[in-house]
Amino acid sequence: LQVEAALRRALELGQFELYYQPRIDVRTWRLRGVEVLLRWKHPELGQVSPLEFIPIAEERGHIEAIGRWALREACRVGKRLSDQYGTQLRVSVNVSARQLRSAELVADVEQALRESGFAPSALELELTESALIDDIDQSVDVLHRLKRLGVKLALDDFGTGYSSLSYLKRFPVDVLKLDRSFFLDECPNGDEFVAALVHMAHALGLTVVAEGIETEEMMEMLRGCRCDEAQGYLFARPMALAEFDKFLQCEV
Ligand code: G
Ligand code: G
Ligand code: MN
Ligand code: NA
Repeated sequence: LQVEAALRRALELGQFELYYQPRIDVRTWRLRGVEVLLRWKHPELGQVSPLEFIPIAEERGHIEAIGRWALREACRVGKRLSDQYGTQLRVSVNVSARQLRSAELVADVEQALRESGFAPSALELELTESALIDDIDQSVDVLHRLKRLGVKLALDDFGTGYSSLSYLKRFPVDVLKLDRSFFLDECPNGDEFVAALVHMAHALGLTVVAEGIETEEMMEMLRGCRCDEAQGYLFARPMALAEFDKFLQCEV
């Protein structure tokens, strides 16, 4: 309850911040992109996890405004970084189920691109399967409208939901993000499974990103499976912008 009341004012009080987690090329270990992750810093509640406040923001109808802020901020920063470092970094932003259902999403993305001057093809939107299968026909329609803006689309958390492979054919996505549960030791025949998924995704023209990569052994496995990119604590935790700037200075 305290969280709900505080959340209503968080945006106007400037309590949100974006954190940045690098995405790395599996073969060359070079930086390919970055996922932006929302952080809420409240003076009394401390740092509140998105796992906690995003469901509330969705339920209370605050997610559209928060999501719009995140998109604008991500594009503004993306433009600054690409100008400053001369890199073609992919900037990936999470979009929630309710945002996908909102009539304003496409216009919000278009405005964020226009006002920042950030290249549309460098912006990626991450959508979860559970959000997409809520209303498949509407999702397909929105995805096509987003694609027309020139942005990239990623299917996030793949492997946590129903993960019907047939959706991959219907949704016009560019990137498949394999959930970190695939790379835990408890996952039997994990390597073969990942290799088969990567093979199929490549046949469909998708780029595959592995999430939650924490060890060199996992990286070796991904190389064997021909996975394209990886993200995880092995390379870097999500970090504040000042820290990501330092990371970029070393990297490029
Ligand atoms: O960064 P962290 O592991 O705490 O993120 C937890 C969850 O919150 C992840 O599932 C992530 O997708 C989600 N999340 C992080 N930032 C955003 C955001 O800007 N918008 C939405 N909708 N979800 C986000
Ligand atoms: O659901 P989504 O994939 O958007 O969420 C990404 C979440 O995964 C973020 O909260 C981020 O902090 C977390 N994360 C990123 N890398 C790792 C990792 O290597 N290990 C673990 N356990 N979590 C990670
Ligand atoms: Mn994500
Ligand atoms: Na994910």
